[in-house]
Amino acid sequence: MADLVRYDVKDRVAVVTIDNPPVNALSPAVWTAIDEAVARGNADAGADAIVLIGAGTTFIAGADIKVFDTLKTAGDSMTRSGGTHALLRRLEDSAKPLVAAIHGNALGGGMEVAMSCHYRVAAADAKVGQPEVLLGIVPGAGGTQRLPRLAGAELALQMCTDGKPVAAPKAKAAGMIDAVIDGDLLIGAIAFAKEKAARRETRKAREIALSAEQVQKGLDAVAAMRQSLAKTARGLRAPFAVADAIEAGLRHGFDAGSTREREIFADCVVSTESKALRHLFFAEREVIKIPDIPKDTPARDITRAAVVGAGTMGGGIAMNYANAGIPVLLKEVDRAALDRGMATIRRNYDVTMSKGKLTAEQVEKTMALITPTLTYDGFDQVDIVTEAVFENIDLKKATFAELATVTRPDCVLASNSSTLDMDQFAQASGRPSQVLGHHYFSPANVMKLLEIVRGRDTSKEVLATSLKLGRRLGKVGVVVGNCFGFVANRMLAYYMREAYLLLEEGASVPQIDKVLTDFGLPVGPYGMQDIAGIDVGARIRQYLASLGKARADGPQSEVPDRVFEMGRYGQKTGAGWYKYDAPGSRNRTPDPLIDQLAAEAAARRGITRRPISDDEILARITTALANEGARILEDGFALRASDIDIVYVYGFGFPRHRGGPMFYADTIGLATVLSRVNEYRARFGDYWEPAPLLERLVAEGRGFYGEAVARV
Ligand code: T1G
Repeated sequence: MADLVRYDVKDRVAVVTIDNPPVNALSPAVWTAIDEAVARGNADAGADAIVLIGAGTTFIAGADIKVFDTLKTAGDSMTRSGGTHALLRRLEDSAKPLVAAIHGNALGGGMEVAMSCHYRVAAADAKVGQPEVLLGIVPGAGGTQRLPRLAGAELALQMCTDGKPVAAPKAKAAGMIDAVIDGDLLIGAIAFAKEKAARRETRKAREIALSAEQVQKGLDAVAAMRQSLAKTARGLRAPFAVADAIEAGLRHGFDAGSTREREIFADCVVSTESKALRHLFFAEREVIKIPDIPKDTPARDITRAAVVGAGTMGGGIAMNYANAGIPVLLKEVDRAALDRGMATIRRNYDVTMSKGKLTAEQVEKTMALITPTLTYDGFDQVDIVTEAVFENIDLKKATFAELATVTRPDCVLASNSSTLDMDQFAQASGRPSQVLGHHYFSPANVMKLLEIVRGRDTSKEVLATSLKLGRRLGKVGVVVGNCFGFVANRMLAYYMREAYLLLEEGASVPQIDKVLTDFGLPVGPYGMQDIAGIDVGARIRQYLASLGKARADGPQSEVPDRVFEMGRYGQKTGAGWYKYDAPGSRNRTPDPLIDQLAAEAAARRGITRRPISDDEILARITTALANEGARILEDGFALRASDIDIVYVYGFGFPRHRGGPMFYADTIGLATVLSRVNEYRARFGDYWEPAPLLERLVAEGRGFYGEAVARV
């Protein structure tokens, strides 16, 4: 009964307090301590009932996710879950009324513990949920069996397949919670428990009988859920596994259903999908930890902002500020450009409103926070300016020099450049400590990634302020180094190089895109370019060419520039790598002209075109990403491999169930990745040079994350 769980008696009610900060996760020791404390309460003559409550800010946020890495085989998991299920039965068989008092979150195993209590009371702002599917698993402690009995199979299916928490009032209405407590939760819970004790009332969720009609309704819901998952959960296992477990309970009853749940959980927890999603769970929490920026580094609150440039990106950035309730000035050089920018913003909000996500009143309130302007008036009042002008180094340097004259000395000056050297902007501003990159991803008001580019002299306060601002804007901020293209676009250049060369060598645009969408990306390289605009990439190539550089080592395909020179910029011009019904339309068809351009380019490079397999396409593209990622790590432009995974998952929609390009490389095995690099070097040229870090890790039998997966 270590101090993970405390036992007290208040007014003849035993109070069992779980105290395992920060989120009272159920480590093996906590499970045991709860079991012992409830047994003690039942044996305690001085107690008529028992209340379970969490210390700190929350009830129990679930099983300790770290423990899952110790489960090497499905067998290990079956052994462990057998104990857990028996433990929860013991709670449920408590002779005295057992009440869970929920504040903060009761998630996963936390909700399963609560459902094994006889009654649940909650604070009004508490939430309950089964988010296990977000970790590639199913509820493994009876959740797929008790929740359908308490809340009905339909809601249980919804909660266990989307993983979203439900607020206490709704949970009460659905039968998951017995009372919402206003005022002090513990006092309310004790009073509730005493009432049940006085009436000698207990209730076991596992004994709630389901009528034949309820079972049939549940089975219909399972069938309907499978159909919708076929569209929404392509490539995933866990959401379907949830439906299997719930179905088993509906068809065969609680006990058989529980056994089936344990088997399904055991399979899922050792799957690559779950390992990838657990990796991302912790990776998302690691990105905010910057070694030389301690947690207590002062981070300023941003109360007023400004954006320079009302183009696609500038407008989206201004929307982020307004959506967070921060008044923002949006500056342009001329009326026409400003009106165009504001019209795009209005259109975006109208689309959101038409989807019922915002009311007309909310749209007006938010739009009112965006002040269009043609001057720098008011810029001396803002805490941050984000520059989003054309991707041209001289224009941006001039803008920074100007901004330094119209803003307060402590104003943060951020650039939305996607590739250019922050230190040059810093120098142009004359106050380098205030300058850094805030690189948003298109559409900026939608994509969650914010690359925070650290300049040579960027101050710790400005970085801490940026991380805090990122969270406030609902973004995932990742601190990266100041190299060309930073992390996202530097690796993207290698991704696109292979996509272009594969096209020249014989693959087709739709084939390449399909390989990546089958892999799990929302869109392939060519579809992505047609959305973002082929001209954006072309102008960066032109700028680099003017510096005698290229975006990626190796042969530069001529095809993208030829497409650009034809004025085919993608969806916005009605043609790009695909043909579209009309400018702005998303309906696309493959265009034989592209194959002709590829054949001509191949002929000019003396290449004999050949059929290319889907496997080769995927292997070359993911290998190029991993190899360049390794270079970025050893160059110190990313703090951790997991930061790179977060950049790709949130910046480009790299499939979460693959864990990101670095984690994926580990699942393939770095020895395999290295042997591919060497094979391509031999076949295509020295530009396929293995990153020294990759060679070193393979030599040491390691992966980017711990032990190597022994594959060659
Ligand atoms: N296990 C281990 N560590 C956890 C954890 C967990 N379940 N939840 C949070 N942490 C750590 C986290 O890594 C961070 O650490 C710190 O706590 C604060 O978290 C049997 C099988 C509860 C909504 O999926 O969603 O139960 O970085 O930064 O923003 O069927 O944490 O400080 O070192 O996220 O206030 C199911 C996971 C598990 C919920 C709080 N449960 N947690 O958010 O804090 S599987 C979950 C969350 C399971 C059963 C199955 C959130 C939160 P560090 P934080 P927050």
